[in-house]
Amino acid sequence: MDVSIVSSLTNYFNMLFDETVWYLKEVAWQLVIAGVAYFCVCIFLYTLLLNVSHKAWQLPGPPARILLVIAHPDDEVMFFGPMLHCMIEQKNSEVYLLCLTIGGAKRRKEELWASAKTLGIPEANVTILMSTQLPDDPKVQWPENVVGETILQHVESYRINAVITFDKRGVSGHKNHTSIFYGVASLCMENKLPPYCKMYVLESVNILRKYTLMLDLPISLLFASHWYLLSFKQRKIIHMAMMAHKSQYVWFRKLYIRFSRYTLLNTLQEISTLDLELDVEFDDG
Ligand SMILES: *[C@@H]1O[C@H](CO)[C@@H](O)[C@H](O)[C@H]1NC(C)=O
Ligand SMILES: CC(=O)N[C@H]1CO[C@H](CO)[C@@H](O)[C@@H]1O
Repeated sequence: MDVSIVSSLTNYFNMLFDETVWYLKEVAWQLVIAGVAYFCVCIFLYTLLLNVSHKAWQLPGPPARILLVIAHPDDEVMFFGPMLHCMIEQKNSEVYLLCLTIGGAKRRKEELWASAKTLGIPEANVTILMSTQLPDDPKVQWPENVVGETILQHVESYRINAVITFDKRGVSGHKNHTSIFYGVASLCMENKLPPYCKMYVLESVNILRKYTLMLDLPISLLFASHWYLLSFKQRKIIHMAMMAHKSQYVWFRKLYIRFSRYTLLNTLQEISTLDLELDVEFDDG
């Protein structure tokens, strides 16, 4: 082959290679800048929000009587910590906790009391059920009506204004969590909830958003109607409450507590009968 053709081909490919590298560098650089900018916006937003009162975005109407329904001892800190801490610190709501299982071992009952105490909820406001109708098993969907009736009894006897629990994705999709949602949803749909009582659910987020702490703020605030945010200092209480669950405090939960967005930010959505009916139509269709 002619030497000059080979050399001009080599030149051409060298040039192509250089151009590509240059282009990739440029793109990478722009991504880094965008990332840093996003990070700065998040930090700025976080600092700003901590320094202004965000009561307008909290659940409406304190003073209120709040019932938080959870499936296992430790759900209250792992998922609802920021909301509980804000409510209790403001001292204008009465908070009640209903836990539907003891999560396997008897000692977890005492752990839940200790954790609630750390958060500022007295033992008398905590109810732990031990019903054989509600086994602690992720494969078993609890009977909706049993869950619903149990919750309704509490709502009526404490004249609860707001029932708070998991949404239909149950944070991690755990059947024991979603069952509570369907239990309360069935109460709503059958119009059994008294008129003074509303229902709110904790928004589940995808795994990417779950572990990004305040980097999730912009997206969360865009879509959430109610939210609670903690400072890193306030977050120590959540950490301490989790430590009260001694039998559960293993390495992956330690990591979870450090990095999960649910220990810094809670976003809640009100559930109305209309939403539920649309949802059912959607699922059936
Ligand atoms: C616990 O319940 C009592 C009423 O039984 C109420 O006065 C009190 O505010 C509740 N505690 C908290 C921390 O909400
Ligand atoms: C999160 C949680 O506590 N899950 C429990 C649900 O039920 C199974 C089976 O009993 C337990 O092993 C899990 O720990």
